[in-house]
Amino acid sequence: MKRALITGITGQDGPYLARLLLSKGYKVYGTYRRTSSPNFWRLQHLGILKKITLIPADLSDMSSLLEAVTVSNPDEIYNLAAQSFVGASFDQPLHTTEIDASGATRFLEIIRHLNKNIKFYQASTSELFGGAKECPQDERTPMMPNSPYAAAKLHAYHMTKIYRHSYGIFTCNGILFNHESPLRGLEFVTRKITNSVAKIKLGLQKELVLGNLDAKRDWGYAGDFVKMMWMMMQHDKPDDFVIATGETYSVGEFAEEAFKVVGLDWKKYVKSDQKLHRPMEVHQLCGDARKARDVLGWEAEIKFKELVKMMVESDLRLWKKFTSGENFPWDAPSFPHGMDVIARNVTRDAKREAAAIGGKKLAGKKKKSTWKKLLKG
Ligand code: NAP
Ligand code: F7E
Repeated sequence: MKRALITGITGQDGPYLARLLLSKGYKVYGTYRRTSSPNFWRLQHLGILKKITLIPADLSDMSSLLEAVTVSNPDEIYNLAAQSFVGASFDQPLHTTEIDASGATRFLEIIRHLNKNIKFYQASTSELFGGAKECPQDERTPMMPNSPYAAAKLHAYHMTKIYRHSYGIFTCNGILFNHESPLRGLEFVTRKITNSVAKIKLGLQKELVLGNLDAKRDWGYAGDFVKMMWMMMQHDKPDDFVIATGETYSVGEFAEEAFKVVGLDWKKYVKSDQKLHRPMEVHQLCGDARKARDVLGWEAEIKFKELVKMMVESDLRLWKKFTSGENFPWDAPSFPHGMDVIARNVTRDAKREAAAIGGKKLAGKKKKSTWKKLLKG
């Protein structure tokens, strides 16, 4: 049985990827970070919370990452954890760098010292193209980051390539364009729109205030995009791939389409406020995913209109349930009974178990001593 470690399992992509890997027979481990209000609602929403093993770890904390890799003893690591909100990266540039740039390097170092056979997927992004003059963008388009987030992700992108070429480690960059879903965080523009459309339709909200309505994005469906993460890790050689739908729409067009789903005219409800504009904007992104199609046979199945409809209908369902007295999924109990969490005080046994299952990979004395040395350092 293959073993995978997914960082950022509580975010949008983590649960979709976990569900896919479970369906392929993987043993799935996911890292989550300790917070005062745990958020396992997406895993619960997809009905997979009890099928995965959770490990507490933070990308800023090397020892917790070492522990996560040692305990899970994975064949594949999918590094999805990040401070992923571009707007917040202008407010917290150092934190963003620490997590999004150095976080990836920490994993690459762990792999280099512990077990070079572990494959590594890095969640790279179309934001790397930022101010690119060319449109559409593909793997050869020059990268021009326009935010602290993109600059940090560019560092991780290069480190992922450097470890591939320097040490022969199987590392991949998935250069994913925007992908959305009903599980998208509420601060991202698509979900902000669909959530507001549902509330406005039900009379729970009056207007929707957005920032730059002219920015254009290539929006795909997260459920489609995670397939490509797995596919590139199964390819016979490590490589980097652009993943996109090849269509681009403005924020205004997204809002127009979303209001259309509920039979309303967006112009009556949407306002633009300069305060929500970013210090530096990425004006237009559109991906050319021909390489993914030709080499791996991947193509986006769900396109713009279907995606918008899916998200609006999902938010409508949630708010209708709410108005009739039902809970939101994120009101579900934080630590439900029966969750499989590997806590630090059971790590020694779990490590022994991991070594027994993975046998050849981590059980060797030499590897253990490397691990101890790293932990001391
Ligand atoms: P997301 O919903 O924001 O999820 C991010 C995950 O990272 C969450 O589980 C979060 O935990 C975790 N995380 C944040 N800081 C952490 C830290 N210091 N230590 C450990 N975990 C931490 O992002 P997503 O949309 O699923 O995206 C997944 C990855 O793809 C990210 O790296 C993102 O930058 C990248 N990406 C996303 C898109 C897109 O359109 N969605 C496109 C290209 C690339 P909490 O739940 O505790 O916050
Ligand atoms: O903004 C504009 C905003 O925050 C999209 C992340 O997953 O995809 C995502 O980054 C556009 C921008 O996503 C509002 O200025 C207008 O031009 O939804 P977003 P993003 O910045 O494209 C990439 C690929 C990632 O890698 C990231 O992790 O919409 N916009 N008005 C607004 N944006 C927000 N959030 N809120 C508004 O009110």
